Amino acid sequence: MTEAHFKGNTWEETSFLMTFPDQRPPRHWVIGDVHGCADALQWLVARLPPGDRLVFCGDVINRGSGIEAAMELVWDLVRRGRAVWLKGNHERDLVTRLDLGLAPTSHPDLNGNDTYRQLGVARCRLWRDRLDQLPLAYWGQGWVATHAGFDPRTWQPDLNVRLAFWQAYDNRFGEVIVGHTPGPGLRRLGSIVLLDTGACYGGDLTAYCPETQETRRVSGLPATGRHLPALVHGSALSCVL
Ligand SMILES: [Mn+2]
Repeated sequence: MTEAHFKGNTWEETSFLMTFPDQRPPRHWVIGDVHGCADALQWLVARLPPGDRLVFCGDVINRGSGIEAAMELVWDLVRRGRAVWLKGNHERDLVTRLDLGLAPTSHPDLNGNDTYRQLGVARCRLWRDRLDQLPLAYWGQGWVATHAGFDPRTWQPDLNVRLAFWQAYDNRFGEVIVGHTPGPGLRRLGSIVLLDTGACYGGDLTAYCPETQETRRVSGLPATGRHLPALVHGSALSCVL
């Protein structure tokens, strides 16, 4: 009886769970538009459980002052198997411009210009294939993350759509978590979650866990300067559970 007892899988599993009561399957944290806010991204990742998976909702590049650092940080998480980086319209447009061989000075519009300016064309080109191959959506259990939404005519991911998707979405994919449209906080439109809280405009960088509906966020901009005084003073960090 003793031998059978020790060989039983059930006993072993029960014993394991009793020894480590905190064991649970990894959860996901979908992270809104980083837009070059590398410092905020570092702080946000530090606040998330180390075993959980991260899904970046696109638009990691452009706008902020730490574009290359943000790209390196996210790519490192991708390489280590912890994160998925979804394609945003900014990543798509940068690849398009690189392929067309357009000089940054010939394109005064902001979209793509910041990354050109900070990295230079040669370093931008090193990222070309990585950015081109980024996936358009991440499918979870009962939820999906994508940059902007789905084209209501085809229900394929669309990297620029807004109102047309918000109005037409019929819950066919469950909860849809998107970035792309900045706002003062996380917003819900039916089963659509709008996650971009404008980190690069002085708002927050937000992470949302679809399994628990928990939210964590940090200020997008350091309180002073480029260094990170927030950890010392705690003033620039906020956490919403
Ligand atoms: Mn966008």
